[in-house]
Amino acid sequence: MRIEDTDALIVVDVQNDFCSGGALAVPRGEAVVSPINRIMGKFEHIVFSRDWHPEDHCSFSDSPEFRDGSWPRHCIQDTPGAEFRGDLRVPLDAYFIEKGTSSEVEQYSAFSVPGLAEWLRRRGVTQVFIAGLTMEYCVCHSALDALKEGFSVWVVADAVQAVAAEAGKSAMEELHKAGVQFLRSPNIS
Ligand code: VGL
Ligand code: ZN
Repeated sequence: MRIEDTDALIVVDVQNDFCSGGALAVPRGEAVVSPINRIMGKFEHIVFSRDWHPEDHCSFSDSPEFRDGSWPRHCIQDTPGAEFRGDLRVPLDAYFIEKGTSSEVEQYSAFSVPGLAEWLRRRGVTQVFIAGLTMEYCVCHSALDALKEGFSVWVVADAVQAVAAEAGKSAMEELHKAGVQFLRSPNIS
């Protein structure tokens, strides 16, 4: 698949807390970094989202069950866990989104922050490629919202990881049914 200037890459939540050693470590979370770094140079338009919570975010639990509404404390604003994974390439002219910044609301989707869809449209983007963490939460919600906003949507299947493998697979099936397409990073040129 050849990337055009009407395509954008959306890199979702590649942060320390979602990688090995992090507060909400996803199995092999850091494995998304090399494919993302490899494909990044093809894209004219790149978006990075970060989960960016206050200390008292509503999703935090003292006895976390690692599901929606019951997470360990993670990605707290201005802490090392909330920083991008160190080996991720982060071009400074990208568009950056911080989500989950208010205590009372969960925001899994990068499109839940006002401005992203408009920024993409203003640049002539019609198709988005999504990669990052985590497959069944922020990647899934971002992909569904991207469809709702009228974009063609691809998920880079070797550049995503799930909190739970089975749930990750179900999310991929749900996305496929909704009209999201899948490809692998070596097929991006
Ligand atoms: C996410 C769980 C909690 C994600 C964010 O980035 O997918 N998952 N907060
Ligand atoms: Zn979160």
